[in-house]
Amino acid sequence: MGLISIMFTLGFIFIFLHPVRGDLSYTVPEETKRQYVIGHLAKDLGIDGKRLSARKARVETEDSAKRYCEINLSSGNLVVAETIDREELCGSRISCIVNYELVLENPLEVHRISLQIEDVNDNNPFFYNERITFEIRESAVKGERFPLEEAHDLDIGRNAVQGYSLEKNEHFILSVHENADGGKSATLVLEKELDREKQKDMNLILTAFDGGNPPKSGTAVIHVTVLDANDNIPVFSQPVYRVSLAENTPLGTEVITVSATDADEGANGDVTYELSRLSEKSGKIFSLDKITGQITVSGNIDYEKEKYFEMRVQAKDGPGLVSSAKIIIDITDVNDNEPRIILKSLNDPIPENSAAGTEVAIINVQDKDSGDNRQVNCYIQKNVPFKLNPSIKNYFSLITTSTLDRENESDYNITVTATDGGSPPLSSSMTIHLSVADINDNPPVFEQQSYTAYVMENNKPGTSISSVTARDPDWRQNGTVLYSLVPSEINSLPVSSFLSINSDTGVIQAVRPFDYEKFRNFKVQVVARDNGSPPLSSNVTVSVFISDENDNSPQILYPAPEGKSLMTEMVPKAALSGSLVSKIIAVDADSGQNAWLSYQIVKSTDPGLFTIGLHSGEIRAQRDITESDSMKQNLVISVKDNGQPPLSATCSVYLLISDNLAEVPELKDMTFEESNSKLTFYLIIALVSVSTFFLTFIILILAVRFCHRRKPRLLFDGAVAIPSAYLPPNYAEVEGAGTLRSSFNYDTYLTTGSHTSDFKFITSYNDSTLTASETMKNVQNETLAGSLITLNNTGEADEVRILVFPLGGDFAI
Ligand SMILES: *[C@@H]1O[C@H](CO)[C@@H](O)[C@H](O)[C@H]1NC(C)=O
Ligand SMILES: *[C@@H]1O[C@H](CO)[C@@H](O)[C@H](O)[C@H]1NC(C)=O
Ligand SMILES: *[C@@H]1O[C@H](CO)[C@@H](O)[C@H](O)[C@H]1NC(C)=O
Ligand SMILES: *[C@@H]1O[C@H](CO)[C@@H](O)[C@H](O)[C@H]1NC(C)=O
Ligand SMILES: CC(=O)N[C@H]1CO[C@H](CO)[C@@H](O)[C@@H]1O
Repeated sequence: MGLISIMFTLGFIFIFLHPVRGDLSYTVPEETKRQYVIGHLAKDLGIDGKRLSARKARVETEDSAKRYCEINLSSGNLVVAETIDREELCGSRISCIVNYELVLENPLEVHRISLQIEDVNDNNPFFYNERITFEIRESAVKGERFPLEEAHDLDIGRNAVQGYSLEKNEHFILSVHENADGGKSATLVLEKELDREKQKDMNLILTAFDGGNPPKSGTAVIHVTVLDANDNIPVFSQPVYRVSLAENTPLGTEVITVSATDADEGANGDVTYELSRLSEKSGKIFSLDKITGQITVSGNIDYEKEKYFEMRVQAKDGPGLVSSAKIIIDITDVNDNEPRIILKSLNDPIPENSAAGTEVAIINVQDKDSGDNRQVNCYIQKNVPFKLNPSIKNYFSLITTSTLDRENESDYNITVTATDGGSPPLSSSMTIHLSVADINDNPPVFEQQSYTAYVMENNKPGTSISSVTARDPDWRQNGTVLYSLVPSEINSLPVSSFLSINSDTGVIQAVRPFDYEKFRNFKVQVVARDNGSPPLSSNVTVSVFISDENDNSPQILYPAPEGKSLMTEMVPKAALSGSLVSKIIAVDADSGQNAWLSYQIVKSTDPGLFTIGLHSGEIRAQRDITESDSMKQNLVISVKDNGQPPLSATCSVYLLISDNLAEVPELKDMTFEESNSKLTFYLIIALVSVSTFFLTFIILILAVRFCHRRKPRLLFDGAVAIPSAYLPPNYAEVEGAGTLRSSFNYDTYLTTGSHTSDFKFITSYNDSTLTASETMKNVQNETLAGSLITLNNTGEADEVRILVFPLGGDFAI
C-alpha cells in the first residue's frame, strides 16, 4: 500500500510538473470528518467562488486512486471528502503528502493541490505478544539483563512509543534505550536475586507509552518463571535423634525413622539417606533404608559388648548437597547372661584330719549384665559338711564345717549354684569334685573278738587250722593289714615252733603235729598291723584246742598184760554167786569216747563161772563155787575203747580157787605153762641181783621214814588204788574256756566205775587242793609199798617192772 502510494505520488508529480500554474499546498490532520474545510480554494485561486461551479472546478485523481478531498462549490472551500487515515495512507513515513489536480474549465486550468496530511495520535502503542514469558534460574545474578520485545505504535514522531514503564516489583527494573532506527526498547534488569522457594513465578505488567497529547499506552504481561537451582540442602527434622533400645532386639525391628526435607524441587529435592561415620560394628548391627530413612536392627545387639551407639546419618539430594544429623542409640540391659562361676583355686585332695573351717576352694562369680541383673547370689547344697563364706566382692571361699572322715565319705560333689537378681533370674551351677585324702587314723579291727581253732591231734605239719581277718578302712598302705604272732612260749617252746601265720592272709598253720595227750589247748596272740607310718595295730587271742584222736590203746594196769604176769588171784572156795573176785584196771590216754573202756571175757576155762562188768571191769562169780570146779581158772580179758576205730588190749587173769596158801606151789606150774627161755632167766637173775642192792637201799630209807605207818593191805578186797603217775598227764588241766570240756564229768575218765572209797581222791584231786596233792603222794607210796610186798611174797622178778612205773612215771620204760 505504502509502495503503491509512493509510485503513484511520483508519477503524479512527474505528469503535473510542467502544466501546473500554481501549486496549492494545504495541510490537513488525519481523521477529520467529511466537510472539514481544508482550505479556501477560491480565495487561494483568486477567483470568485461562484465562478468555480461555472468553471466546473473539480479535483482529479489519477486513475482510480482514492480522493480524500473535494470542493464545496457553494463555498469554494476544499473540504475532506473522506476521513483520512494517515497510517493507512503513509504508514510510518514521516511526511505524508497526497497530490491532486484541480481542473478548471473555461478556461482550462490545472492546478496542483498538495495535501500534507498531519499525524494525529490516534493509535495506542501495542506489543505483538501481550504475554511475554521468561524462565529465569534463581541462581541468576544481579544486573543480569533480559531484553524485552519492542512495543509498536502506528503513529509516528511524538505519537510513536516514547517510553516504557514496569509495574513496581522487588526483583526487576527496566532499562530503556533507543534503537538504531529511533525506536525505543526496554530491557529487564535483575535488581534482586530470585528465590524459587519464595516465589516460583511472577507477572509483571509492562506499559509502553507514546508522546501524544494525551498520551496513549499499551501493556503486556511479563510472566517470569523462576527456575530451581539446587540451592537448598536437605534439613533433618531433628539435629540429634536419641533412642533407647533393649539388647537382643529381634532382627528387622525398627529403631527409628529419620527424615530430612529439601526445599528444592525435583531431583534437587530428592533426599536419600546414608549412615556415615559408622564403626564397622555398628554397620553390621544397623541398616538404613536409603529412601525411607528407617533404621532397623540387622545384627545382634549385645549390651555387654556395646552400651551405646553413636552414628551420623547423612541426607543427600540429587545433585549431592548433604547434611547430617546425629543418632544416639542407648542400649538397655536385658538379663541375658547367666552368672559365671570360676573356680580360682582348689585344695584337692583335702586331708581328712583338716580342722573345721579349713579353706578348700576359692570361687569367683561374675555376671556380665548390669544393675540387678548383675547381683549374684551363690550357695551350695545342704547335705555336705561345707559352706560358702562370702569374701571380698564376688569372691567366696568354700570352707569345711566339720572334720571329715574319708572312711565314711571319701569324696564330695559340691554343687555351687549362682543365681542373679534379674527377672526372671538366671542361674548356673558348677560341681566341684573334692577328694578326701587318707590319714592313718584307723587301726585294723579283727572281725571277731577272739578266735577259736580246733585241730585234731596228729595233724600234718602245714595244716591250716584257722584264719583271722582284720579290716582297716584306711586307704592303700594305711589300710594294708599284716598279721604276725606275738612271741610267747608254750611249754617253754617258742610259739613259732607250733604255729605260723601268713602275714598277708592271716591263715594260721600248724608247724608240727600236736599231741592231745601232751597238751590240749593253748593261746596265741595275733597282731594285725597296718602299713602306715606310724603303723596302728590291734591284737586278738586265738585259742587253739587240740581234739583227741583214738591213738592210744587201752593200757591195762592190772593185771599186767597177758603173758607177762605171774599174778594169781586167790578165790575163796566158798565164794558165793556175785562175789567180787578181781578187778581189771585199765586206762586210756585218750579222752572221751576214745577213753571209754569196755571189758569182755573172750576166753575162760569155765565159761559159766565168772562174768566181768562191762564198764567196771569187776570180775564176779556168776554162781556159787563148788568142789567140782577146777582149782585153776584162766580168763582172757579184752579191754576195748570206744573210739573209731576202737583200739583194744587183752590180758589174762589167773584165778586159784583155794583157801589154802599151801596149795600155792602149783602156781609155779601154772604160771610157767609157757616157760621162758633160759636167756630170760639169766637176765632176770642179773637184774634181780642189781636191783636187790638198790631196793634194799630204798627199803632202808622207806623203813626209816615210814616205820610208824600202818601196814599196807593186800588188794584182794577189790580196793584198787591207781597210781597217780598212770593218769594221763593232763587229766587235771581243765580250761575254763572249753565249755565242752567243762561239761565232762571226770568220773567217766575213770575206767572202773567203782564206788569204792579209795577212788574218791581222784575226784577231789580235780579240785586241785593242797590236801589232794598230799593224798596223791600217799597213794603213790602205798602202791609202792604194796608192790614191794607182793614182790616179797612171790619172789618173782617180773614184778620189778611194775615197781619201776611209779618211780619213772613213764609208760615207755
Ligand atoms: C557319715 O556320713 C553321713 C552322711 O554322709 C553322716 O550322716 C554320718 O553322721 C557320718 N558318720 C560319721 C561317723 O561321720
Ligand atoms: C561325683 O560325681 C562323679 C561323676 O559324676 C560320680 O562318679 C561320683 O560317684 C560322685 N560322687 C559322689 C560322692 O556323689
Ligand atoms: C597314709 O596316712 C598318712 C598320714 O597318717 C598320709 O600322710 C599318707 O598320705 C597316707 N597314705 C595314703 C596312701 O593315703
Ligand atoms: C594287745 O592289745 C591290748 C589292748 O587291746 C594291749 O594292751 C596290748 O599291749 C596289746 N599287745 C600287743 C602285743 O600288742
Ligand atoms: C453540498 C453542500 O454541502 N453544500 C454546502 C456548501 O457550503 C454552504 C455554505 O457554507 C453550505 O450552506 C452548503 O450546504
